[in-house]
Amino acid sequence: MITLYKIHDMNKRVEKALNDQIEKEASSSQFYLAMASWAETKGLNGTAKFMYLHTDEERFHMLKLIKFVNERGGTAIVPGLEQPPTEFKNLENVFQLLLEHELAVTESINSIVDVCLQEKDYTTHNFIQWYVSEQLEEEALARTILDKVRMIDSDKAGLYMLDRDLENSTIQATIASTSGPGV
Ligand code: OFO
Repeated sequence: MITLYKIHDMNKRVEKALNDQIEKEASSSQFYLAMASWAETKGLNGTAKFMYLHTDEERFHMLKLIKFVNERGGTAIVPGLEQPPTEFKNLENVFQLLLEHELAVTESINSIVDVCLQEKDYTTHNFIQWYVSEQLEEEALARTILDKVRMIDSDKAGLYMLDRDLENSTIQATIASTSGPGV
């Protein structure tokens, strides 16, 4: 009988950093799913659609990392997740939390870049650049929407229009274009 042994050739620190990131992307996906579900129950269908797309995008980010770790001779760990909140104060609160979350994810991606450089893992450094650019777009998008939410304040007509914009606008296209169909 032939036994196949996998050669473990991924740097341990890099592997740990990527596995931590897998957990963060999975948590992002759950968090935005909770926001999507909340928005749907409030009749904010455009926001719900935006968040459902976003949750898929985060799952794509997670899958891309899992494949990379395994293909590079590491072992990807599929994480257990905490339950996200079920209630949000209002739309401003939702997009404020989204922006804060994305800022934390950016920090985490930057720390992976540091680890790659310290460990001289230039292949992973190259791979992770995709996430660096992605974070730029995600932060910009979150800021734009938050600014709009703040501008309309509690004006009902403004809220209706923003929700409709979220359903139809280029915001959806931006998300769709950054989350490919496969990994
Ligand atoms: Fe994966 O970019 Fe948001 O979290």
